[in-house]
Amino acid sequence: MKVDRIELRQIELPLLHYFETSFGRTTVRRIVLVRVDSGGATGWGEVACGEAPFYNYETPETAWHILRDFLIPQVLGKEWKTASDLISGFAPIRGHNMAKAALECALWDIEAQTKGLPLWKLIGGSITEIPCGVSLGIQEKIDTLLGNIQKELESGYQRIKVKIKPGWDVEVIGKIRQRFPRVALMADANSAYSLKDLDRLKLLDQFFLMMIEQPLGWDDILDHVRLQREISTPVCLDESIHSGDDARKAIEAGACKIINIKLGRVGGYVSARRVHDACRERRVPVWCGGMLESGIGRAHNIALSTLPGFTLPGDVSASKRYWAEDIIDPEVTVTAQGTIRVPESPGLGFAPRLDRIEKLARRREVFE
Ligand code: OSB
Ligand code: MG
Repeated sequence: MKVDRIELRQIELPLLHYFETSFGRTTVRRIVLVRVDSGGATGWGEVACGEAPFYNYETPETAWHILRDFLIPQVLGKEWKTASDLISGFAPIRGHNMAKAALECALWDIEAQTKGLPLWKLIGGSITEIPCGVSLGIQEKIDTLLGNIQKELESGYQRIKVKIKPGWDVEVIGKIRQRFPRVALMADANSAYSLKDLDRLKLLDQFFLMMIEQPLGWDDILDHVRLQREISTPVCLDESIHSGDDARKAIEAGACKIINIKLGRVGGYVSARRVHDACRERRVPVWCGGMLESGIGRAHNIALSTLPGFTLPGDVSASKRYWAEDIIDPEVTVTAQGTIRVPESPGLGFAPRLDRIEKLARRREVFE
């Protein structure tokens, strides 16, 4: 694959409803898309970062800078045997995994098309119908959240995740459990707590959550070890895990019993597979997280979710939960059983809608 041309675009995509986590509220997504052209094939990737550096330190602006000034110059004009080869050249550039992942993902899309394979098969996937959960943001009122849960369960989703923070936690989870005693339920704190909140976090044990996601510091492992010793709810790490080595260390230290894998956070498919393999060797289940992706990132998440260690329902859900109109054709849909059937066509399996992407673009730069 000779990389002839790379194009960056930043689009603005309004969410149907605001999405609130412990670190803030999102109403419009500003998403950097990476388009790579190679010998007649076109591949796409999406930078998963938020608009502000609250989940991690990346923003659309830092991603644009790192792509333009460091990553694209390494890739453009060169002949690549496989997308797997990108990661070693990226390694000297510290961090900025979401920028790296977007470019690597686009090359994987091209490689799959070139080989006439669906991307999920190329990366070694085997699950053809992936189990789906939903992630529900913090609301003004508990009743609104209860209504949202009811609706998602009626749509067939297999697992409910709710965002929590101090003051929106024990009471909320208690009310959910009262109304939905048997639902597969979990909570995501996005680093809103510290060990000072141990007593409060212990109170969650009574609700038999599947897991609590990233309760402590966004870059912490050791305090999570302390916490996991004290609570029976399994800890799942999200923000703290960036590589296979991070996963190995966290599991061996006892910081978590489950790991959420995001392509962007770990820096692409090669790294995601390393995290997956590190977990699988240690019998730790993984699931695919989401970052409010447009259809392009969503389609990559579907491919990732087919790896055999993805045994728990993930956060990959239907396009229509987030967007009035997605930027891919077909949109991502979920069956009445709460599953996504993987596409059979070569590459990503969902075609980017060029006209719509162009209309939504607010910034654009071409590299040749
Ligand atoms: O921590 O999983 C998270 C959204 C934005 C930032 C962080 C997270 C999330 C989600 C949304 O939970 C999952 C989705 O894309 O549906
Ligand atoms: Mg999370």
